[in-house]
Amino acid sequence: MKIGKVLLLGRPNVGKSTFVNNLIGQKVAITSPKPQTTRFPIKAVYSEDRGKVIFVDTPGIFGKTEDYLSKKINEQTLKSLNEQVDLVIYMIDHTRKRDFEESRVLGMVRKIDKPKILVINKTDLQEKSYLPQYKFLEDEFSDVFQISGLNKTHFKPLIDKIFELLPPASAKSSAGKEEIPPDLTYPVLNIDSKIFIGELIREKIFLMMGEEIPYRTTVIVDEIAERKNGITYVKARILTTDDRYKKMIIGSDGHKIKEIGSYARKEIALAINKKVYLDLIVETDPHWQETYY
Ligand SMILES: Nc1nc2c(ncn2[C@@H]2O[C@H](COP(=O)(O)OP(=O)(O)OP(=O)(O)O)[C@@H](O)[C@H]2O)c(=O)[nH]1
Ligand SMILES: [Mg+2]
Repeated sequence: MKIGKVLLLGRPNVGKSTFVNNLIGQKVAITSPKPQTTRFPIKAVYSEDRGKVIFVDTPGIFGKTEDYLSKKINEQTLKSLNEQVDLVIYMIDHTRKRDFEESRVLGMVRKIDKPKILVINKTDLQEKSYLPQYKFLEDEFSDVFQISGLNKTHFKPLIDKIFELLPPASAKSSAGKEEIPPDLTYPVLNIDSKIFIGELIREKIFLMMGEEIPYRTTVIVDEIAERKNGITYVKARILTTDDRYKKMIIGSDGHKIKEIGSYARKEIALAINKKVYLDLIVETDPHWQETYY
């Protein structure tokens, strides 16, 4: 048996959260085509016969951080770098050019004195590839795997290697050992149901609203209550920085918020296997970033 902790690093949008969800076989982190979807590290446990692995899915490291929220998000990932881990996965997306941001992440990875694995993701996309720009990394990383996190291809050799590199459960040094409760039922260690439901709603905003709004918005779940009729009542607020964003999220005659709410409600119901009534409102709060991040 092995138990260990694996830190997943990469710039935004390379597919870290998609990989973790598909490896664990359950959605633990929200994903979207927009960068900076993940806002705080998520610790999810992968379990099988050979043991248990805590994957720390981090927010993608941003090259430039001009606004308050980006700075906070980067800080969260930088904190993860100080965490005791047994192994690091550095994930890249070969469909995007190497640039300053990538160099910044690589610089951070280089400083970590732990076994490292390079994972080249999105190999299902072949038509536009910058793989030659990343070739030099193969000299630096002795273990390189090409996967498609989306299509779940080539996971097996990667997970075999992870188990090979992790210390045995008997080792004193294993980082993950103390953190996994013996009666683990839900695979995420650091998120409660209010945060998770808030994340599911936030994902719909990332998927359904234009460029700027997802970054000016968060979701707070105030109440989850079981009603006598068997319906789970969820009360949540979308907070956004500006009245004009609030208007856009609500949409004309409220059609947009209805759409977001309906999409989120279906997924929440599926996740908790209960009927859900979602009471969703939008509020303007120019200071939510300072309050909640
Ligand atoms: N074609 C393809 N798309 C992928 C793959 N993995 C992830 N994606 C897509 O890439 C986008 C970003 O995926 P995420 O998992 O949210 O990326 P992330 O690295 O967690 O991003 P941040 O949380 O912003 O750091 C989503 O649209 C995914 O569907 C893959 O293997 N192939
Ligand atoms: Mg993510």
